[in-house]
Amino acid sequence: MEIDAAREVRTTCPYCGVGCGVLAKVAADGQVSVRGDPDHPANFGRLCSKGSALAETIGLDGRLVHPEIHDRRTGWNEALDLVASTFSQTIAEHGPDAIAFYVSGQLLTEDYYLANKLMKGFIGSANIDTNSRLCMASSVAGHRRAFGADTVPGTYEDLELADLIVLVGSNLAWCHPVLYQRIAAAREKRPEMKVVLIDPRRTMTSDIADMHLAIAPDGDVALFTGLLAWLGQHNALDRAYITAHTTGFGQALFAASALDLAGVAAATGLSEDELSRFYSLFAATARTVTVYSQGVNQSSSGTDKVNAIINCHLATGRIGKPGTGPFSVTGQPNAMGGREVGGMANMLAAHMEIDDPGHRERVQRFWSAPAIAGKLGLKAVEMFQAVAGGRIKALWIMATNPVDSMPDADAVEAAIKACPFVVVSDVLAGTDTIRHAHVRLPATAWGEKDGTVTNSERRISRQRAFLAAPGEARPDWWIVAEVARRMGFGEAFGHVTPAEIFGEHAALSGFENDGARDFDIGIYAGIDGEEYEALAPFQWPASSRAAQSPRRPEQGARAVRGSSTTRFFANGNFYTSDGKARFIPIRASTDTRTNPDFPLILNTGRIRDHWHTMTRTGKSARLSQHIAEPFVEIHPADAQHHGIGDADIVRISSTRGEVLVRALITPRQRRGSVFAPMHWTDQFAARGRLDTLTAPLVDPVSGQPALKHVAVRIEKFAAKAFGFAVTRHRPEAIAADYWAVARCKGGWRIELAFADDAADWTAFASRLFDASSVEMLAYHDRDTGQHRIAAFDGERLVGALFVAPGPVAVSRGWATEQLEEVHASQRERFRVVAGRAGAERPDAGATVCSCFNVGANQIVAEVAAGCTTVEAIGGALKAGTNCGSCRSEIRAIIQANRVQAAE
Ligand SMILES: Nc1nc2c(c(=O)[nH]1)N[C@H]1C(S)=C(S)[C@@H](COP(=O)(O)OP(=O)(O)OC[C@H]3O[C@@H](n4cnc5c(=O)[nH]c(N)nc54)[C@H](O)[C@@H]3O)O[C@H]1N2
Ligand SMILES: Nc1nc2c(c(=O)[nH]1)N[C@H]1C(S)=C(S)[C@@H](COP(=O)(O)OP(=O)(O)OC[C@H]3O[C@@H](n4cnc5c(=O)[nH]c(N)nc54)[C@H](O)[C@@H]3O)O[C@H]1N2
Ligand code: SF4
Ligand SMILES: [Mo]
Repeated sequence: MEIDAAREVRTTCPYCGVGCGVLAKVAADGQVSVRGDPDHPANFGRLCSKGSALAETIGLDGRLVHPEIHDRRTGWNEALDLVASTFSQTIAEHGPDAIAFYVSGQLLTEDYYLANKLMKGFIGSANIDTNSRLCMASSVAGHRRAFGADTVPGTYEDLELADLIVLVGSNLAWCHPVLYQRIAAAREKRPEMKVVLIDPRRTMTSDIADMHLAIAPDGDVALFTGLLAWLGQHNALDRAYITAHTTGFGQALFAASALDLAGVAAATGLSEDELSRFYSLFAATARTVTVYSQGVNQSSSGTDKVNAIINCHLATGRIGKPGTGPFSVTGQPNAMGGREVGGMANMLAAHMEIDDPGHRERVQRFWSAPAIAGKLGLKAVEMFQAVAGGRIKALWIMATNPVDSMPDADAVEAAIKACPFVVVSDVLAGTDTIRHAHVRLPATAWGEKDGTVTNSERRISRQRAFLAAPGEARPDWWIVAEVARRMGFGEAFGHVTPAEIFGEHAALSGFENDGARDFDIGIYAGIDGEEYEALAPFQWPASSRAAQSPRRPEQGARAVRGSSTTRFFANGNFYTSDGKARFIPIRASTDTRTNPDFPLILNTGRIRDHWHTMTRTGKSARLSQHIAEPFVEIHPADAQHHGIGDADIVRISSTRGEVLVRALITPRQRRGSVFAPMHWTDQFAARGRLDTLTAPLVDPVSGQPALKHVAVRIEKFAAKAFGFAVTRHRPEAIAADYWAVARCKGGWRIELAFADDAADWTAFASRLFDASSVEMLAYHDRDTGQHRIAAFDGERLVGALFVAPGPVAVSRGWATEQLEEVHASQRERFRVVAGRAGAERPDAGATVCSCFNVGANQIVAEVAAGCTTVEAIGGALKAGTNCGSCRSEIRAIIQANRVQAAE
């Protein structure tokens, strides 16, 4: 492809479902820079820390650039022929259900559409599921139960127009930072706007919350059924809306009334006073949006949580009107697009139903397909169980890393290893999953590929290429089409551009759609290449049908390409057979998973600067400084009870497996629960794969695993020695019981712990640094167990290792900087071994602001010097003035240190 150096390319961020517009530019020297697109309606120019660091994550290191068969480089022809012939043969011998695709919300819509078309219409099975099963399935199921379709009613604007935002199981500050910033900015303009946070942990999102309800794990069903009952008792219902547009209210209210306020208090771990304050606020505020995410979806009661929330919005008629609505925010950049193409095992295409014969016939006819999947396929957890059981004989994994992200991950890994034929399409050569593939297919990455994604508010935006594809990497849609052609389905997979696929997808959405289906972008049917190239972000629906469909009164006149329509359901018109929304009767149930052997509840999730299995963010030094190793948050009382001190190494065990992580003791954690992030893999830590602990327990309706509620025990790992190292090169292997590596400027930083004291630390260090022929300086104090060893290649540090019997106290910021400094004299080189920051260079502390590399200690010093606002800190240090993702952490530091000063 032609790359125009001077041009800024308008594209979309490949991380979260906010779907921010990005302007990317390649300078004459090849340097890529990005900035927020001021014209994109999701972000209006803002980017968070991950978006701002995109340019640092597109390097070619570690990329898979040639197809491989059994570890051997090969050409596309041979690889594609092998995939197609093995699939065809497997179908011939064992039937279509012996094949499965496990795909991803990080595929573009065009990739996803073709993968789904191949499986459901041509292979003739519905065994295609996606990592969205771990992410959005409960929301999808809840929407379909209540609305008759998977419809997100509202828009981002509603968050700014609301007078009350209830955040349930969502750490918006870290996971949807630009939405968080939009809310924070709106709140500043309209201080009467209230925010309630419902999360067992006091996350950074609590910074904008007027009320934080530290709910007991999975207390949400009780909380929201309790709210419905309260609304009924306090005359806070919208009777007219209920009567005109819904059914089933009576049963729902009856079921909700099973618990009285004391019962709700017991089930939620909240006081009756907290409950009535929240309930009164909700009852009194017409403009209320309830935003929810994985604390709701990833639960054995996930779908019930979703419907318990939706019930409250239906009961108050707070849906579809400005500043109102239940709002499930999507995780991945194209979680929503995947739902549109029907890329899940229990959906068809274009929001049609797999169990509706009419829909099946229609899709088959539209595709001129030889077959159509006649029954639901296997959902992710069942799919890998079927792989383990030998029923799936050929598996194709695209753009996801299940060996790290599926529950019961060791069992998933074993299943993949035992599967007779595994194909993995990925951009990296060395993920924990791809290493088990028989065939590895190199996909083009963000910046190299073209297509569309849909964000949380149903807005479809283009991703555009601005880099040439490296080596032989090819777009995912191309790979799928080539396999399909070689399986004999050439006519239906003759697409040569993503525009053609998008045009077909749009045509299907409008095909025989008389308004009975919400997803309709028929106006873009058959879009040509030029228009696709210029496509501006737009929201669906964008129907080609003329005017006033009874189902879409809000939409008004015939849509025009590029125009935006917005909300669903203000006047009812749901996608059920009678056009009415369904109240779902829900009863709270108690579910005790802990027992004396596994007395604590493990809650899992995300951190600000890492993305999933770190395949991208792990490449950025900037993003790797905020939190550089796997950790577990423990309440001080639990830590004391289990004999764990701050910065100890902790073993977390469940019935499934165990991990080793650093202890972080904090009162922000709820007693009885611990929290650990999902990000660390075998590539970055000795034993950090968190999903080796989680169970394959799923929500009975959605099949989504309960990733936030696992019974575990914790114990101190009896380390005899701790270490910290910086190295110029990444070590090949690390002989330590605990290790975690993170990229830093100039090299790598490594945390270490050992069950035994090494006999010879200098020998260990020289293996770690891969530096036998350089100058080694060492300091050993055998009495105190302190060892410091540094290796120099002339004036440059090759590596430094600091060992102590307890957690190593050396400043990480100072130590990593040594990799980039010139150590001209012996004295300077010895100073590295002394392991102390020079007096003239105080330790900056843990990185808070990744954009300007500002540490916690610097902020504390400014607070001591009189800065008392985030703005003042910004003025003094620039921290928080670029992407703003760290502003809540800065505020927390100011608060903590002001309190100290006052005491
Ligand atoms: N930085 C960053 N951002 C991301 C991602 C990332 O990897 N990194 N991933 C993206 C993706 S795919 C997704 S799905 C989203 C996820 O976005 P979020 O859902 O916001 O993130 P999580 O950290 O998984 O979980 C949110 C919160 O749920 C809480 N929680 C746990 N159990 C319960 C419960 O029983 N009830 C309630 N009310 N809360 C509970 C947890 O304490 C946690 O703070 O983030 C997206 N954005
Ligand atoms: N314990 C626990 N587990 C969880 C969660 C949790 O909260 N707790 N959250 C779950 C959720 S919500 C999600 S979404 C999943 C995410 O889990 P995964 O989907 O496994 O995570 P990623 O690291 O995003 O994996 C994406 C893979 O695709 C590759 N890739 C990137 N771009 C492309 C491309 O264009 N084409 C191809 N072919 N490959 C590409 C990357 O290199 C990487 O290997 O994790 C789930 N697992
Ligand atoms: S909020 Fe951040 S990660 Fe999400 S789309 Fe925007 S820039 Fe990307
Ligand atoms: Mo997700």
